[in-house]
Amino acid sequence: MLKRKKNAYLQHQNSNAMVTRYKIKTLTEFVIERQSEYPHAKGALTRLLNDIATAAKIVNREINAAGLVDILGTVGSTNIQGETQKKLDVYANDMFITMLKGGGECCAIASEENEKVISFQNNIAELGKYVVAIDPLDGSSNIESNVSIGTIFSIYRRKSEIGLGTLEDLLQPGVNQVAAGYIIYGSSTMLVYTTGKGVNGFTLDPSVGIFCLSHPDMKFTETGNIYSINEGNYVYFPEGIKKYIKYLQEEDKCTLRPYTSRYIGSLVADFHRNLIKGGIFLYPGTRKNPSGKLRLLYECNPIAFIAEQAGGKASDGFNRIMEIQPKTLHQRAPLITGPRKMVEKAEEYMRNFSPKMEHSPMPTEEE
Ligand code: AHM
Ligand code: MG
Repeated sequence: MLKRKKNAYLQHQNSNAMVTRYKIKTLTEFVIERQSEYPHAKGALTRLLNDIATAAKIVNREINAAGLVDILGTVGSTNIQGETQKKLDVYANDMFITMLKGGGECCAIASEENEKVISFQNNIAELGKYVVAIDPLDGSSNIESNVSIGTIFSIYRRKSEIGLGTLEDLLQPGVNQVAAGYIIYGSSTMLVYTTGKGVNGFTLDPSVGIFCLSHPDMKFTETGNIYSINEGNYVYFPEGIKKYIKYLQEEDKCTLRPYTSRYIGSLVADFHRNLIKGGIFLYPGTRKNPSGKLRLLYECNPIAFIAEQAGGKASDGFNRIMEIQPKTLHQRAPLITGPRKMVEKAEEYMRNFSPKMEHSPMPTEEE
């Protein structure tokens, strides 16, 4: 009898040994653990990141329901760039503002959807140490076609001491970013962020509403074989970009060219794919829009911070994106980002074929 019991026990032990146990790490656990790497941290940034993650989950819920409820379509108002706002843009903007205002760690934000800085007027928020630049729903023209869209955010320590956050608090170069990240609302929803110590990605488990670490220490490959650019603008591109595109399309066994072209037209989705698979994203200045289309504060800088932390590069064709001193909230900048070697090659073409663009942008169409 005793022997039978002993055998059963050993059998049980053996079967247990064969089961590999995985510990799921949640975003909250991860951020708290990482806080200890900053000796003077008191948890404010941790709380701020959690507020952003919570807002993202709520926005994600609405996006998923977009086809079901009457939430698609335009609200009728236009944002300061003169673009028609979608209902979900407005919803996402309101949600992030509400969470950041209520959280008390952020004293002001700059949003793509608001012309001016929004300074939070309440006793707690005015003591907040941080400011946030955010594009609440980037690529929203893709909503109707069920294509991935995203949220992009950038966090800075405020310059002013206390009181209402100011424009100067937000007009900081990207090198001052304390943290940056994006949320991609795709076939699954992911939050990818950096605080300057690598890049980590978390996938939302929709059944329990928790972001779980799924892509630890994300890195760009040294070089890649994908390029992403809106080639419909080809005729307006500077010579350097035109020649670089032709280089990418040439046949060359050593560098495995020609490369593959992939363009969704949704920055977060294009960048995310390239980060995972190895590719360069370009939105250069054009004859129509000499500074390109993307906004420095809440599109280029956060993406640049992530790119650099993942071992890649982000450039305006000549200069490091994160060193550009912003002059206005919604200013645009050309963006070339991806694996270091690919970006350097594009820069080489810009220097060789469009050197004047470094200091004087291309003449616009009207000139
Ligand atoms: P948006 O902020 O109005 O959504 O525009 C930004 C988007 C980016 O996500 C994307 O990279 C780019 O616009 C695509 O522009 P285009 O359609 O000119 O290629
Ligand atoms: Mg945008």
